[in-house]
Formats: sequence, C-alpha cells, structure tokens
Amino acid sequence: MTIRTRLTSLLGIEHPIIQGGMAWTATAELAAAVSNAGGLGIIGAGHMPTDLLREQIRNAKASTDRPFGVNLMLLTPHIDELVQLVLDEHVPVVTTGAGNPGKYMSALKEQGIKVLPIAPSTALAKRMESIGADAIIGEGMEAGGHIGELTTMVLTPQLADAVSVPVVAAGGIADGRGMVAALALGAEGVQIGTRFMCAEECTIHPAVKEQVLRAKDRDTVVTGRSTGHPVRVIKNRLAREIMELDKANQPEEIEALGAGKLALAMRQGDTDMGSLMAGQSAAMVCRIEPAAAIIDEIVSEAQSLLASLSARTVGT
Ligand code: TUI
Repeated sequence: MTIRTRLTSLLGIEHPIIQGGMAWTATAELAAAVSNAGGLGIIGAGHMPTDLLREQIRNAKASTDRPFGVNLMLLTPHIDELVQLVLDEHVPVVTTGAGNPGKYMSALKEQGIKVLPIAPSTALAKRMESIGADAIIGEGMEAGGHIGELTTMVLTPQLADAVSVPVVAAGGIADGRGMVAALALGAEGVQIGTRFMCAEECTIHPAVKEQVLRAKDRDTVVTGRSTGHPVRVIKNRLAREIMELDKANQPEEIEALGAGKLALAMRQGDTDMGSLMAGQSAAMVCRIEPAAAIIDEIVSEAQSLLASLSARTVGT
C-alpha cells in the first residue's frame, strides 16, 4: 500500500513527504537522497551566494532524475537574484519561507514552477492561494528556525478549511504517527526538517547531529521574540545570551550577536556559540541513518497505523 494524495500527483513523487529547506543544512546531497527515496528533496538557499546555489542546483540535477526543490528565504537581501536563478535553472519546485512571495509568484508560475509558500496563518495562506500557490505548507511553532505563533495541531485543520489547494503540515512531525495525525487534520502531506538533520547524507557538522540526538523534550527554546523574528533552537550558551537580550528588549544587539551563527554551528560545529536551529521533534530523533531509511520507516509506520487505527478504539 502506498499513501497517495493530491500532493504526490502535483509533485510527481512517491511519498507525500517534503524535506525541510533548512539553511546551511539542506544541501544538494541531502535533497538528492530524499528525492531518490521518493520524497521531495529541497535545497535550503538561506543567505547562500547566487553562484553557490547554482552549483548546488546543478549537483542535485546530476544526482537525481526525480523532482527536487529549492527553499527561498525571502528575508535574504539578494532574493531577486536567487529567484532569477531558480527561473533560469528551471527548478521544478520552490518553497518559500520567512515572508510573502507575492512579488515573485507570476514569474515562477509562468515558468511552470510549482510554488509552495510556507504560511504560518490562514490569512497568508488564502492570499497565496488567490495568486496561484499550488499548495500551502502550514508550519507550526514546534518547528525549528524562524517560526510563527500557532501550533501545527491548530494551524493544519484551519488551513485545510481555508484553502482548496493541498495543505502540507510542518512542525513537530518526525515519524509515522505524526504523519497520520497530519492526514487526520486535513493535510495531504508533511514537511519534515529536524529528522533529516540526522540523515547520513546531511552534511552538517557531526557535533550538531550529536546535539539533536541528545535533545530531550524541553531542550529547545524560542529566542529573538523582541526582533519580530522568533527562532527555535536547541538551548546552548548563545541561546541563553540571546534570551537575556530579549528580556532587556535589545533587538539590535540580538541581530548583531546572531549574525553568522547558523553557519558557525552547522559548518564549523561550534555547539556552544553557534545557532542550533532545530524543532521540538529533536527529542524524537534517535539515530543517524540514510535518508531512504528515514522515509521507509515513516511511511511503513504510517501505513500500519492507518490500517490498525479503527481497531484501537474501544466500544461497540
Ligand atoms: O523560514 C522558515 N524558517 C527559517 S528561515 C531561517 S533564516 C532566519 N534567521 C533568523 C531570522 C529570520 C530568518 C531560519 N528558519 N520557516 C518558514 C516560515 N515562514 N516560518 C514563518 C514564516 C513566515 C512568516 C511570516 C512566512 C510568511 C510570513 O509572512 C509575513 C507577511 O509578510 O505576511
């Protein structure tokens, strides 16, 4: 049995699983591994220079014949150039984060690119649907990195009611149980980030993978609320320093302290002063394994749960 939804047909993928477009983390190597395993692999552009993103896109094309995507982080200053690049490279799918992609939608759609904006609210989701979004990724605040205000549990069904295009649930999903819950809430697919940080093909520093593996239920915190861009990270010295600045309401100091810290963690392995962006589901990630094993496990757990759930209820 396979789990097919409108999302799998829309994207031409086998399993309704999109890998999160994590900056400094979701490289072509991880994206290709996820796509080759039947999900949708995503290259996280973040603040990547245009030439590096071009190289990453070409690496992904060379490593998989299947669809893959690029996540565009809309706060990056050279976003116009990155949009032009995904158009020139005919990237099949674009997900967007940290803003409203309205300005770019018609150009992307004219090129035949499938556009899946990440929306933290029903208002943005409806706006995105009205200008041509192919699906909406609803990301709850359980997610890692930059987050909205609502939980996945309440955001997902509201999005499913608000829009007609497929909804993808994100935030807090790491296994087949989460996937089935998302389907029950009205989603037609899931986006999973944190669990893929511990994929073998994920090229982040091993010290960061170790922090994800060691994380327990209350080990992530939300920092930077005073900046207007709250970010969920695994607690460390940097997080504690930012929390102090949050208390003192010093957003400029937070921006200055935070600059370059994601790369410091993910590339250099500084788990003390680097930004350990990860979701609450870090506590559910227990081993490093190939991306294909992660996908197989999630899908087979979801399939057996779907088959057995009605037998779980008690009564006549
Ligand atoms: O974008 C993410 N996660 C990210 S981006 C990132 S890099 C960064 N670092 C520091 C500060 C800010 C960004 C790290 N993690 N997830 C998707 C996401 N999108 N979460 C929240 C949003 C979002 C927020 C507001 C999407 C749209 C939006 O629209 C506001 C508007 O213009 O209506």
